[in-house]
Amino acid sequence: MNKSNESRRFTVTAALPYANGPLHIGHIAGCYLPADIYVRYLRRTGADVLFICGSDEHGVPITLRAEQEGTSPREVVDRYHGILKEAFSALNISFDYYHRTSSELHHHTARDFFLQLIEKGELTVHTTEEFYDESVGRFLADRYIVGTCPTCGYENAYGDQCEKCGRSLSPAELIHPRSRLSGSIPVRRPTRHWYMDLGRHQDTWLKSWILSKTEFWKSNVLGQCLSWMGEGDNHLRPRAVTRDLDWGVPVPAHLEGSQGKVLYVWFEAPIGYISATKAFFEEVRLGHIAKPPWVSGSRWEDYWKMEGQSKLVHFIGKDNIVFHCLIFPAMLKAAGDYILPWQVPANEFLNLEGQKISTSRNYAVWVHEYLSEMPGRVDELRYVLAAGMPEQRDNNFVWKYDGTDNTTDSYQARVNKELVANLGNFINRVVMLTHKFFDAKIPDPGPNQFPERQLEVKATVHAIGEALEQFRFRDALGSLMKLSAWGNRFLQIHEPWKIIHTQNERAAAVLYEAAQLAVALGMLCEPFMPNTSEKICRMLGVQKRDWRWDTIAQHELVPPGIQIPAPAILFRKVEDHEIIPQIQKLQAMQNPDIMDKKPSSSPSPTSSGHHFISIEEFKKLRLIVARILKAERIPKADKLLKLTLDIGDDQRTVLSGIAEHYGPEEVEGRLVVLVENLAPRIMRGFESQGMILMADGPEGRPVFIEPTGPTKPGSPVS
Ligand code: B3M
Ligand code: ZN
Repeated sequence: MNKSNESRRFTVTAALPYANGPLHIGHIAGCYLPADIYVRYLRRTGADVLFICGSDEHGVPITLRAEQEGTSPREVVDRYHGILKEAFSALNISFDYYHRTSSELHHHTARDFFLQLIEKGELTVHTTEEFYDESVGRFLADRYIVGTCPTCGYENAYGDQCEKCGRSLSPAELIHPRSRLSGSIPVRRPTRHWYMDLGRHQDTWLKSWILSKTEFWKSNVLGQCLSWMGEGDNHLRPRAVTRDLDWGVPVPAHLEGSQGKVLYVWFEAPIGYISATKAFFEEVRLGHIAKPPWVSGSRWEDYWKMEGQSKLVHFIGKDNIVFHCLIFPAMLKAAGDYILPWQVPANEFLNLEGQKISTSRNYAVWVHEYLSEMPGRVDELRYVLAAGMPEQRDNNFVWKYDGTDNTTDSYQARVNKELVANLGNFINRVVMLTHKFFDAKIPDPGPNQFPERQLEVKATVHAIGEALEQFRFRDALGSLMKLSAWGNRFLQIHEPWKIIHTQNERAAAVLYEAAQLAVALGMLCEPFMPNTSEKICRMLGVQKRDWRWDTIAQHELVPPGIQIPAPAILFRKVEDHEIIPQIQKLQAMQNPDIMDKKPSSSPSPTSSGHHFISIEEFKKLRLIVARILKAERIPKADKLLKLTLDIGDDQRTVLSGIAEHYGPEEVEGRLVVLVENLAPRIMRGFESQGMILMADGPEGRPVFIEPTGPTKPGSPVS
């Protein structure tokens, strides 16, 4: 598993959350939980690992929140830094250090880094014209400008993105731009900023370095990186690394033109990983914290500089890929003798009940609410999120098991059918049988032997380790649950409760083996469910928690004669009444526009059954011509074809219920009419981004609506 000549020192980071709001389950599943599982496992292998994170306390997200609340950025970050820290510790995310970017240490570190890049000739100054609000005397960041979206006509689109149609924008593209600070019309004013020429890095080493990761990095990560590094318009460009803002790390005052400027938050935030490492060693030096036994280095450089030979692993969500895979590496390389990321196992997104999690609409499962509304269920959440982690593609979190195949991975089904009925059941049986037949003592195995038990454990120790080394968290957890299921079968086959009076020695041996297996499960589940691990070990009389990963495979984990405590419950079933309020809360947050697919029970508003709509309502529908580029069948979905559509300047994926009437080859190449702005829906694990119009044909066979004259994909239909 571990090639001994390879470095086993790791610098593991998890994205610094913005201190402007609480955490939701998407953050946890996407970034913090995989990071924690990985690190907990590494520590058990004896690796030298430092796990760091902290609050991202600068940038426009923070100042905007402060303005909305009528308070100061300082007040906002102090409050949320506390909330974030508390949520992480309640979920047992085991950072070795949790820092914050408003600290003095970080300000120094980021400023020095910036100066170092200037010294190396990496930064150049350019003047551009930017939007400026004369009434308040401030330059306006993109998010501080609103206006009409040129694509959909939405009047409150932001300068960086239209929240209605999702298009990314630049402020200059907005029609009738207004300042969010004063409502006044901004003017353009020249301003000077420092730029880093990423294009030069692309050409000299960055692209070939990314290509050297081809076999090793996840394809979602590589794909995104390469899409940023094409030719012409798609070539990386110089990026401004400073901003006109008054909250952030100030540009050093001795530099000409530094007045009113701070480092761009995405420039200094990743440097926060380095300052967190420095802060950790500083706190250790001062005796404020004890150095954990798995950290063998003694200086921050051991974890960041080439000579330390540490492996840098960044856990992030997919929206942070470009910053961690291209920009930060370019900064590290430019500064000189820093290590570069070894692996960036970015996850995709987690959706919630079929819709995108949305902070602005408050459509989320918030960690702090979960903790208080579902008390004592931390490991249940960790389990469900790990089992359904969005590793390769977006995944969907659903609360309730409704008896159908679609919801066997719901929170309720996973807890009840997997944790309660499989793992909990096995541990419970072992404990109960030990109490009932062996005086609550681990029995002596005597001469009978069941070598298959140890073999099974050994194989699982290896399988989980290998999966985790390769960042396949779902597979790793799957192996754990398979071992537990094996344990249940082992008891079922040998039925110690039946043979206890006739073959007492054999029954003792069966239970001895089962107890060893239970302890192994207790140890193996630690990276995923640390509370449960502790409970299981305690339930089986194991107090010491200093095992190594490979010793879990040894023959005896708990010796005969050990007294075990009174039985305790490991997992409780999730009842409907516990989760229905959760579902109702989400339904109340749902955007009514997105509810259109649910069969409506409300009576139609006119007696004839017709529902008239106004021309304005009709205009909300965007119909366009599209061409079907590719059609594919979806396994286990007889009715659906997955269509890839050319819509002119982009592509769309749409799932269409026509597979019973048309084969893929019959539809590829056709022009069709697409409802372009239908809210996306998740079906069978794919996001359907629109709907194709079909007319009823003879014998229930739908027929396509096709243009009769020349037109091309993307043309509006009106
Ligand atoms: N603060 C988190 C985000 O994009 C951002 C990550 C910084 S990591 C250096 O939600
Ligand atoms: Zn728009």
